[in-house]
Amino acid sequence: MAGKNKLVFSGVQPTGNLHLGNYLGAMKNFVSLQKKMECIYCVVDLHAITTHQDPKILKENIFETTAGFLASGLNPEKSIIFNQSSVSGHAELAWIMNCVARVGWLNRMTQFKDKAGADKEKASVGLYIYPNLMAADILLYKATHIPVGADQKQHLELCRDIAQKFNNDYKAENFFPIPEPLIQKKISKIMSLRDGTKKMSKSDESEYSRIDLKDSSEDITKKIKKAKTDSAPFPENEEELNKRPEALNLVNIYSEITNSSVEKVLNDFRGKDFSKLKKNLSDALVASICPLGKEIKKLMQDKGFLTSVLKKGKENANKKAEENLKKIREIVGLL
Ligand code: AQP
Repeated sequence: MAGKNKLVFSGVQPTGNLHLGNYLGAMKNFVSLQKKMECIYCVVDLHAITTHQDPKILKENIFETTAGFLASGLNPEKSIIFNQSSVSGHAELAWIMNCVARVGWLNRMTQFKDKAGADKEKASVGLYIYPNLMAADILLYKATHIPVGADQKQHLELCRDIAQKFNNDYKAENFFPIPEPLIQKKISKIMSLRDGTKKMSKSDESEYSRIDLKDSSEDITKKIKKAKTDSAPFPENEEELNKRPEALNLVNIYSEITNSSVEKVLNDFRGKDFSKLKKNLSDALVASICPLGKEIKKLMQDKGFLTSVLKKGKENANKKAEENLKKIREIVGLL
């Protein structure tokens, strides 16, 4: 890998309803990385508009995602925190990457297929080339380590291919480092509470499909109580658990939130009713998620502070981006 310096980059879309999947799959990891490496965390608003966003709500969501970062423990004195559209280099490099990436590569992206649904002709072009913008986000800073949920693995692989192709095509050996995904090993994907085969998602129509970081203790208890399970008794072992997606999801979440192994959870609840796990899970979620939600709501009362965090982040991010862009323009042959 080119360059010895480790640099973390990741982003979250300001599409509202930050949820448990975003937190456990990505943001919790952001915070632990902040202690070890230089980190850049971005509110990816240009990604958000690949599907239509109400402009007023989008602005609020940019602040709220920033508040979510801070409430989770990101420190603007340690990490660069900013919103993507404030650094124009993201859009500029995305165009260059549009010219490096191949149509065939994008055609294989499953997220586009999932999000565009049955009528692909009506999806925005932005949604189709979303992975190229994501590659530009990462490569603009020559980031080396990318903490994401398992759902983003395919996009990261594409980013690695784009970096490699740019380096080869322009005979710029090792110019872009080939970024490494950092995917949580224990629980890489939190599933919907209504369907254990679908990921928990901000845009899922059913509020009961996810735990939002701003949920009250009553909301959390109600959602976990209603969470889909099957009618079989508590699973005996991991082999049985792995065949039951909804049970697996709840056990996984409980194990992650209480910092215990799946084996221990199975031992603790074996022979008990599923409602016992649900009760303990609600309590554990209320204890860990409600303080985050309260902090987000408190930070949202101080937009001046959130604006100052984003402004400082923008200045620092822009400086790094411009240094790299200067070299990129030179390599590509742009004046
Ligand atoms: N269910 C999940 N489990 C684990 N990780 C997840 N992430 C999202 N959902 C889960 C991770 O959170 C980070 C930010 O994601 P994002 O908001 O930028 O985009 P997304 O993956 O498209 O998330 P959503 O919730 O599904 O948003 P919408 O509905 O707006 O598209 C990423 O690292 C992601 O892996």
